[in-house]
Amino acid sequence: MTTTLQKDLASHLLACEENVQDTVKVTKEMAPDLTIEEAYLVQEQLVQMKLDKGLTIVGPKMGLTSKAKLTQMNVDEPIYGYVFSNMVHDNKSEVSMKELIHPKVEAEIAFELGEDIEGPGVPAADVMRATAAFIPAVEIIDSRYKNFEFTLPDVIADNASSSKVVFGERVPNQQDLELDLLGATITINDEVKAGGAGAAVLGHPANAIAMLVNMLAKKGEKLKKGQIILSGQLLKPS
Ligand code: 0L1
Ligand code: MG
Repeated sequence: MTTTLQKDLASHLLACEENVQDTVKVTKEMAPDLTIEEAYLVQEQLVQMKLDKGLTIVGPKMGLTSKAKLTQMNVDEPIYGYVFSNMVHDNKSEVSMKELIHPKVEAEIAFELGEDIEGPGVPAADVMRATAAFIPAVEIIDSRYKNFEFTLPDVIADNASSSKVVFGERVPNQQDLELDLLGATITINDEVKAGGAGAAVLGHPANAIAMLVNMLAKKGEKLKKGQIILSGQLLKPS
């Protein structure tokens, strides 16, 4: 795949995000043979374009980490993307629907790192040791693809549908915190729409962060002190 095509796909997806405009999946016509490896190269171009615009990375994020989500999307492996500074909204702030195509919300546990973590071979226990705090988070995903219809390479190229994040109150890391037993509910207009627990994220959210570190190691990247990392959805998106 040429660098020109990678950049064309990334520019197209970025324009859709900025113009709040949906598109058919890129594998439909623009890149029918896009592989997972190539899709991450497109994502890298997209990330670079955002950095060139002066945005900064809050942290990478894991997506498609729950069995429910994998089944819903009909795929079999988790993916990663990046959360940027302009995606973060204060707790209790309002987010305008005009800035979004067709948002869905996810309840997640975010990890604020107190030290760098570098793979490969990092176990979940190392992730827990390196974490300074946990932060409850609502991720608002907003695929650029019409009706959320995409293949795995499409969604990877589209930065794992990243759009907005609202962080709650930071909870300093206590080693006895049982994140797998921690519950969450999504309530929309006083109606409980979904519920779940940390165990839905690959058995324990730290497993997802460990998997992320080990995936990033393949391209020579590490997780850095101060980054805030979404570990994945606890339940089906609403
Ligand atoms: O953060 C996520 O789990 C989203 C991954 C992308 C899948 C989707 O758009 O539903
Ligand atoms: Mg998510």
